[in-house]
Amino acid sequence: MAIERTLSIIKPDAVAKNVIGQIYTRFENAGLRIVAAQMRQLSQAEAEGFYAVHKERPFFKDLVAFMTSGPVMIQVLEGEGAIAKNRELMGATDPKKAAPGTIRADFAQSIDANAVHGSDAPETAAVEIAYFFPTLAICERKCCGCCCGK
Ligand code: RTP
Ligand code: MG
Repeated sequence: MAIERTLSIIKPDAVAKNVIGQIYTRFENAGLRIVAAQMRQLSQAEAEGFYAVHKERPFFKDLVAFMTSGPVMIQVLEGEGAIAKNRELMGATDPKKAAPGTIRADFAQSIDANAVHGSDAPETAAVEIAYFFPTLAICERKCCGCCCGK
């Protein structure tokens, strides 16, 4: 399987719960490397731009309000099949429907405050990574050979 990069966001609810480290451990245990990261509070314009694909949806206003309600941790994850692997680790959008042991099942409270974001396809991953990270902010990391052999 190809080495991919995906955009991950630990949302304000999970940052407030102080579980960044626990979520990072899940990424690392699944063979994903963090190759760029930043913590900050999104502006309304940034959150609206990031979720522009949902701007006609009834939940858009609440989604933007939630995403700007506190600091988020934004990272680029790299590894074999990183996009699907991250979505699998995250679990279903609604934590009530998320499989046991997934991030959303363990840390999310509702479909609005659902702990994490992850890109859903190669095209969206490329756009979302570029939205938050200029190329120079992404590190070249060699794996020691334990997880992907790169
Ligand atoms: P995300 O983009 O945040 O990774 O989540 P996702 O792919 O699993 O879900 P998506 O359909 O892209 O929706 C983006 C976020 O909008 C909120 N949402 N609320 N009330 C609702 O019916 C509803 N549907 C979606 C969720 O917070 C979701 O993560
Ligand atoms: Mg989505």
